[in-house]
Amino acid sequence: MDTDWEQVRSDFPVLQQVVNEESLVYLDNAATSQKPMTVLQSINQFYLHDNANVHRGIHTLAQRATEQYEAVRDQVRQFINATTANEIIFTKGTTDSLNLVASTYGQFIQAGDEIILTIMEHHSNLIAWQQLALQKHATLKYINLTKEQDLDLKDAAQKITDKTKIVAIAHASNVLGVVNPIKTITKLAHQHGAVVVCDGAQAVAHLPVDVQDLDVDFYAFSGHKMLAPTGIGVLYGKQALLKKMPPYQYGGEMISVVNQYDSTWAELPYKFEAGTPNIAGVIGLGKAIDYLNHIEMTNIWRHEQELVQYIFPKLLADPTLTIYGPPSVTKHTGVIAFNLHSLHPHDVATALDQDGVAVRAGHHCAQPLMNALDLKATVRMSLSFYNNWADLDNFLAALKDTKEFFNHELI
Ligand code: C6P
Repeated sequence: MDTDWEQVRSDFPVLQQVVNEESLVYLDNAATSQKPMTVLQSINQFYLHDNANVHRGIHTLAQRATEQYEAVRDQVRQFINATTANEIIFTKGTTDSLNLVASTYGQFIQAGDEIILTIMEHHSNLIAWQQLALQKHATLKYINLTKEQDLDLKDAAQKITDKTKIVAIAHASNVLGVVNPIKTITKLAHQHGAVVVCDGAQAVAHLPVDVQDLDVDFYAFSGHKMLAPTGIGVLYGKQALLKKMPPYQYGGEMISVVNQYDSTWAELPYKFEAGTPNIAGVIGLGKAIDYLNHIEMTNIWRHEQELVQYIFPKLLADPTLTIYGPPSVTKHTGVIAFNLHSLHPHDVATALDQDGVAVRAGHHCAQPLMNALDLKATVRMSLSFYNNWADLDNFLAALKDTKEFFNHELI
């Protein structure tokens, strides 16, 4: 497909602004993505014309709201190729989705069982399992990195055993920029009877995701990282597993019958959607999926890879920078974490911001990974398909300015 990427960029109003007297260069897409006009309009449209609660009313507005809400569930199903819309649970985001699985599927964990994580997990896919392991007297083990800072598959093969009940792994790292070999891990986990919980937060807006092909048991992601609003996310779960799991929260719409002293639960997916959901968020998510589908995910991945191929070798060749993650351009997503000489990452990010460049600095909610790399923090630039070559050149120029500003003999 021949995409007009400048036209695409013009669909994102927030990008058309000046920050600190420079054109905004938004390279903090791993933290959250910007939103195209169609998503913003859909939210307005909902509140201006259709606002009503879902699944409750029989009046026209309630029916319109319910139809739109349920249509998005099926859109999500298609987007990730789930078998049925019953496997799509709307949540607040990746964190909420992962906590849902840990709190409910986690009830099947017993003392002595093993839960396997990778050392690169975001806190969302780490603390929930750590706390479950503590409560259940289960054992937590981490798959380490290779010397190249990629996932160590030999270590994975040693650590995933018949004692393993859960393998929780990021599809793509929010620091190292690697895409993990989920199919390989899933095959290994299933050979040992374990389920795989995949954190798709950093993957779903960047590459095509097919949950049946990956054969993951659960897949979690956030709307706000894929052009939709904050406060909406998705948990995909295989139907057979979701059916046997207890509810996550109790309240309206997740019930079948409520008696004074006991209750029964609604069918999937409603068993996991207690209370009034984020209806406008779901509608925005639907428009975001329309937008991504229109460009096509394979095309998005290809374009982002072209941007990476332009910037990554330049950063790698700069002796003043330390780059984290595998030093191979073909192994990198648009997430590139680095440090500039011995400067504090917050200082670097502040200096870049003076040139209108938005990046993130810190531990990126991955403290165990930082410890494993013997680091406190890094700077991180992260791309989206709406970034252009000028953004990358402006980023390089801002990096040069930063070195001059700190006068560190870095140039
Ligand atoms: N990472 C980042 O700047 P929420 O906050 O629930 O939408 O997503 C949590 C999450 C889970 N897994 C991964 C791999 C993530 O990257 C994130 C969010 C952002 O890296 C904010 S900390």
